[in-house]
Amino acid sequence: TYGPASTPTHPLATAPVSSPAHSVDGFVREFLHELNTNQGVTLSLSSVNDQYLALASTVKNYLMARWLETNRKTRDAKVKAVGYLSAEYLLGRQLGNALLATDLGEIAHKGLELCGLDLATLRSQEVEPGLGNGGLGRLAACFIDSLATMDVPCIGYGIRYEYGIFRQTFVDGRQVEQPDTWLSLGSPWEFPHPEASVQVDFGGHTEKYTDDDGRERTRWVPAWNVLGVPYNYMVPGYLNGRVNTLRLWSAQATKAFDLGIFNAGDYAQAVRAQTFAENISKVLYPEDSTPQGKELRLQQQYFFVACSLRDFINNELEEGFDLHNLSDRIIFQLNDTHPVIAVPELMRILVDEQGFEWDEAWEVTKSCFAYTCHTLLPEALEVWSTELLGRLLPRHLEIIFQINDEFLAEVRATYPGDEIRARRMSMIAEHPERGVRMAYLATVAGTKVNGVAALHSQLLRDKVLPDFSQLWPEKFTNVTNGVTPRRFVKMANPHLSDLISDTIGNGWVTDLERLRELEPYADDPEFQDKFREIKAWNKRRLTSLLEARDGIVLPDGHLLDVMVKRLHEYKRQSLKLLHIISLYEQVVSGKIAASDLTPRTVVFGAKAAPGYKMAKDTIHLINKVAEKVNNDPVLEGRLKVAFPANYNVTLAEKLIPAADLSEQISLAGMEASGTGNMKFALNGALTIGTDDGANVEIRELVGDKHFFLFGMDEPAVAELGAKGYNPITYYESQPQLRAALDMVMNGAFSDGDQDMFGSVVHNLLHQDRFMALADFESYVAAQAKVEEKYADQAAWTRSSILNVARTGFFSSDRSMRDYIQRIWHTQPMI
Ligand code: GFP
Repeated sequence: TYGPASTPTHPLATAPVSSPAHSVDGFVREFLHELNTNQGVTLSLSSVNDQYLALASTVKNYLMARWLETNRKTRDAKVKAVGYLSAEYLLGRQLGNALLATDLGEIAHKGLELCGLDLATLRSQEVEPGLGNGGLGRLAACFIDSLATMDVPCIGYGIRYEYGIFRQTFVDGRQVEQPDTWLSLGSPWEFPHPEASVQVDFGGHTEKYTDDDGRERTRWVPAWNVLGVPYNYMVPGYLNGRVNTLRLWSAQATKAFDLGIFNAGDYAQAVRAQTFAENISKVLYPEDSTPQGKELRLQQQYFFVACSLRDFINNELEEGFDLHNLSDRIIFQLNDTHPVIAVPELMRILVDEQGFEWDEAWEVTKSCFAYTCHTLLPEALEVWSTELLGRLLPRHLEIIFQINDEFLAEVRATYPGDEIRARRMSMIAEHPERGVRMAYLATVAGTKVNGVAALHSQLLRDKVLPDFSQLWPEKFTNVTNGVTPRRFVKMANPHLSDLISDTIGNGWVTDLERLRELEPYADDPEFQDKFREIKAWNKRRLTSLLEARDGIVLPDGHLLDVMVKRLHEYKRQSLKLLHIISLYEQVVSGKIAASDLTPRTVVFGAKAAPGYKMAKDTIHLINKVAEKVNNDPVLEGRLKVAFPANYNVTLAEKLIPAADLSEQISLAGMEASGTGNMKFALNGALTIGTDDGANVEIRELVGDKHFFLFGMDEPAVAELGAKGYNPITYYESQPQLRAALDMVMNGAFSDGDQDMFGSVVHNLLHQDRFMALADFESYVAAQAKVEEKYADQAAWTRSSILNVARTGFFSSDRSMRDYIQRIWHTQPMI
């Protein structure tokens, strides 16, 4: 419960907090004040970190009045909010975004200049919070940005990992993970509220009892608990004065340490409980190849949803709110299966704590959740062993069993005698061990289930959850992903943004479909020139960054060919690599002259999950190929491979605007959507891609002439799989492919060592689950078309402009509108 105990009478107590003047003078005054009072230094003695922190405080102060006002307005209006439950938020740096949202960029720049400081230097001091692995976490960050910009009440709930996604380094070409110490210099963007901590229970057992009304009830008698401490972050809307909240939970021991044991001299034992508790929010996705790792991951999931539900019910709703009407005030969006344990948790709260009848509680619960699936890979759909779940959350397992029993009764009633179907649809899997299929639980509980691109949603209905879509066709819907144009165009590509605004006005920033108005300029030579100059400027900016950051020098005038995303076999970095090796092989074997190659620099950016050996071996091979190709004088000026370590949002913001060619080459039917593909197209890169995920929609919108399509489509993939795929036949029948693979096998990239990359080659030749060899020929042919088009710079630029003009659909604002209309039924507050 918040607020004063009695009604305040002083006029200032209810007035909105004032914010500093929106002027250069006001800014300088505020900045120096922050430097003195917050950092305890004068300008002349301040470090860059002091200056950065003071600048962050100045911007925060400006946002603060709006944040408080947003909270007040939202509480008073008692409207329905979105509770976005996500184990990941890949936020990127905050300062630039806050300056943009407040329109303080120019003022800060001038004000700092008057202080003898440089805004860009201060901005680069910020360490981005890497609280996500890839697309899924970045999507969550784009969505909360859009909701704030659209004035829709939303609370993002997640985990404040002390260590985010590891910092990637390369040692002899191999990935070596370093801890991500993003908090070591302090994070000015968070507001801890230890006084609002929430207790979360674990373990123990359940017992039956009879309550005062003579009803048979169950209670959970937990064995241990931890505290969840909320840290609030501002989520500012773009120039609209709304500031929503992202609330991330940090785990703390309920008892710091045992003084008795400490006094007896066993210091390690005295703090054991504390270490154990704090482990829960220590690291993003801890390695889960061990049983302890799996257990910790489930602890994380329960921890953050338990905190979030408790927080919403106890703190966001007014006292005495009737929880029968909970869905009038909240819709919890389950971002993948990670937060699905929230379903039995809400049931537990309603039935065990609030005394609801089971059926009433189930009605409420079903109306408060919706589920987004982000994958098609069966192994990515989480299944928690009942042994582990029962040990960690015994009451939740009982509740899941009961939900499942009632659900299966419904299935049996709908399909009498079809026991095989009932078993197929059970939330409880029996093999390889007894486990709870979290995607099934989410599907049964959710008001809606959505995929993240049209093709993905179709495959979700037809292949992943076919029985469910047959039972409840109306439950399934699609919302194609989107990306925020504020961060990924306006901020990342300032000159292109200016050109667009000068040409069609600046309404596009919040109404991205207006980019269509650029179409007539695609043929305008003057506009084309400006567009090309901007691309060249973006390339120069990238070059200076990579030189300073990684010692990588990018040659001038190259086609910049970029593949950045998580390293995963289905995304097929190995296919891109085979193309490079093949070009190299053809030159060194004299089949073609180096001068026949279109000068090209290929940039990779990718992290491999620490326990994923094949992905790490692929990184190693990419680095070794890069070393060989880059040091061979024959290829000088024609082909270069760059692999800057530690790809993250900050690097993406420089890389994407500079790219000419966007590599979106997953096996069709595997990439749920992709969002990098959207960012590249919006910044004028042309896509070479398969008919997969949102590529399908990008191609439809930009037109076949402005997209390089290759490879099998999803039905062809399914057909080949059914027929029996045998990769070696491609090796045997395609000399170019064979020569490339032989080159690796013969040790050309491993100083003659024929074993070093044996596992990668063996996997491609004998397994190749994602059919890279089957698509190789078609990929190479599409690359030839790329080169042909690139030779005609006017035609290339025209296509590039049309990519920008026709991809406004991929704004996350549009995704949010779709969620609101099809799933959430919330209202903007305007
Ligand atoms: C996952 C999927 C992508 C999808 C995003 C967001 O991202 O296809 O675009 O979620 O829905 F695989 P990654 O973690 O793979 O990047």
